[in-house]
Amino acid sequence: MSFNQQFDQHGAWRREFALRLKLLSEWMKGHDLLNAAVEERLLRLESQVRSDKVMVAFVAEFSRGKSELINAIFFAGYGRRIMPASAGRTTMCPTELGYDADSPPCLRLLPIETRLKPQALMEWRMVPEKWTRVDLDVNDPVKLSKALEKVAEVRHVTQDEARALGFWHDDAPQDNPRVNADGLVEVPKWRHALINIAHPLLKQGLVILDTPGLNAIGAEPELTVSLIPQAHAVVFILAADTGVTKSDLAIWREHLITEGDDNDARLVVLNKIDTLWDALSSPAQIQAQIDRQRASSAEILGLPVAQVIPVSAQKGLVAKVTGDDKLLQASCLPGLELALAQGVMGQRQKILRSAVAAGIVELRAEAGRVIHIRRRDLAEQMIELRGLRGKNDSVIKHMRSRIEQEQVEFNASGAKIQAVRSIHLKLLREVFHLLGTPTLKTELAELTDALKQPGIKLGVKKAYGQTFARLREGLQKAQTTSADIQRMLGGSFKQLNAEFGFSLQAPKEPEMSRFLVDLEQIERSHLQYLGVANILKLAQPDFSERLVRALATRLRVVYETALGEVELWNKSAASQLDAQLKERRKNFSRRIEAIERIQQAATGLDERIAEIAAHERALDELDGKLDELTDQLVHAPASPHDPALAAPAAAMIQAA
Ligand SMILES: Nc1nc2c(ncn2[C@@H]2O[C@H](COP(=O)(O)OP(=O)(O)OP(=O)(O)O)[C@@H](O)[C@H]2O)c(=O)[nH]1
Ligand SMILES: [Mg+2]
Repeated sequence: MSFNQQFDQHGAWRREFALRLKLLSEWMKGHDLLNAAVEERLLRLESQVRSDKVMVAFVAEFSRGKSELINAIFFAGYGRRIMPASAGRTTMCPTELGYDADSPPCLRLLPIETRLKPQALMEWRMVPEKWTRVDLDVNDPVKLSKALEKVAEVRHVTQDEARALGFWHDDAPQDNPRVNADGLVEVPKWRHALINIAHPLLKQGLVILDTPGLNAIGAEPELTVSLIPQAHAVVFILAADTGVTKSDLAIWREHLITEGDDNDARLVVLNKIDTLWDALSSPAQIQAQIDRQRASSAEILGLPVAQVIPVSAQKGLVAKVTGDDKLLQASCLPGLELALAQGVMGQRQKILRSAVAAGIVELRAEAGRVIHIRRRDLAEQMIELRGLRGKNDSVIKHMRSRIEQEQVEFNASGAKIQAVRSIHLKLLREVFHLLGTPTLKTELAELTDALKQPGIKLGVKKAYGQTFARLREGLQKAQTTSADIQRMLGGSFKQLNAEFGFSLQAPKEPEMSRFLVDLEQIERSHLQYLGVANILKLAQPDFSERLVRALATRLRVVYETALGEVELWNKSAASQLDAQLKERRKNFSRRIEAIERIQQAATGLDERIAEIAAHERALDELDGKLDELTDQLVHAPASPHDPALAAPAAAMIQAA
């Protein structure tokens, strides 16, 4: 299966999942099974599956064929070259291709001058008016590719300006751009480009990151510390004729190998194999050359040979555009697509599915509790009514007043339940504080100060180390505090259960270990970036401030996610209490009403007992149906039947 097919399949699974989830939520609503916690879970699952993005980044020295490969894999359907690809340096700014349904097809460009300001790239994304916008005509490939040429635009500036923009380093002259006759240097016109088009793959959540070659990469710290580490797959490209050059190796070291990371998400492409095709050599000789280049590249990069894939992007593109199947096979492009599909997409799908399955299990448990409460109430009523068999009027009257008495007592004990709530909330505040933005801000302000110390160069690792140690400590504290809260909640729930016959269950506290892993990865990417030459830049004014701002944008995401989990946990506990209270109140009135009817001889006792038995059976069915519907979500088929797959799922649920 090609990458495109696998991606389509993933998209179909997501659509089917979203549909089934919607139907489940309607069904639950219809059976009064929704409470705040269940609703929150449903919402999260829905947005998790809807907004799942898969980012594939293309990284390499200039002119290795990144843009050409993107054209060949993803955009051959336009019948021409869409991303500019030409000899020499072409792509001048990192370019992200994705789809956002909320805005029309467009190219947005962030001027390079924004580098003079301290805001991180992620922060500029929130200020659309600072970007130059070009509307795109996606139905006209010629115009489309013309518009996209903007990502190759350059400007000429003085050395001072270049220095301020981060393209000129007095201490690393070998990497500086050439100075022209007028004493000016060429720098990119744009800092970042965002392309929004409704391409089928992009619509399904694929995000492609094309990067400029050479030190333009290094000049944008966020590319190294945020964008590339967050990509789900990185494709690194070499040229078959040159193999791994010194500068290829520098880029590989700076951006692609991270110790401790799984390097499975790295694919190395040996591009331009067509340059080895030559009429004077036999096919076997050509193949032997390719094999040699492949083996030696794998060895230098420390990868298994299978992870280095020889292709010809250009011939692959030509073959797809002209429908030349023989050439397509010769280009070996299908092999690369396969590797991308299985490695990258397969992994990503697995991760999303298991995350979603865990969410469904929780959802099932929350809804199951509601059913459980009802079942218990029915059982109580049943015992009560059976006890009335053969009893006279006065016993029945007595029973009624006993229920009323119980009801009064129960209403009076509301304060006790409130007390549990308020202690719970008070303890939670501590966790919210640990994970809150102000705490993070304070930590990062300290890091900025530390990095600004003269002579920090040698102590960078230590400064980061200290900050991250404190952040980790905070997360661990949040974990132990949560565990304390969970225990406290467990104790109070137990008491309430004993006293009122509730079936409360203190939900398990959220697991912070995942966020500790995130912290580690973030720290690693920063240290790696600073470990490679860029450390000299700390001497530049504002550099450390900018770096820490970039760090902050990433950390904020981690902390917000952690906070969200704590909130969900809180909601789950609170909504259990609410649900119990609500059902209990209803239960009192149902019991009184039943007795009333029996007193007035409006209903016979046996009849009422039979009614309750019927309710119990209906509840069993409800429980069974819930099992079935949630199971279907966990085991939703991986392969789409056809676009009308909505129909069978809908029919199944409506039949219920
Ligand atoms: N012969 C041959 N040429 C190729 C192949 N792939 C790309 N090229 C050519 O190599 C040149 C550079 O390709 P690009 O796609 O612009 O390279 P890039 O890596 O995006 O370079 P920058 O944008 O400058 O970083 C272009 O002229 C391509 O047509 C290939 O497989 N075979
Ligand atoms: Mg390019």
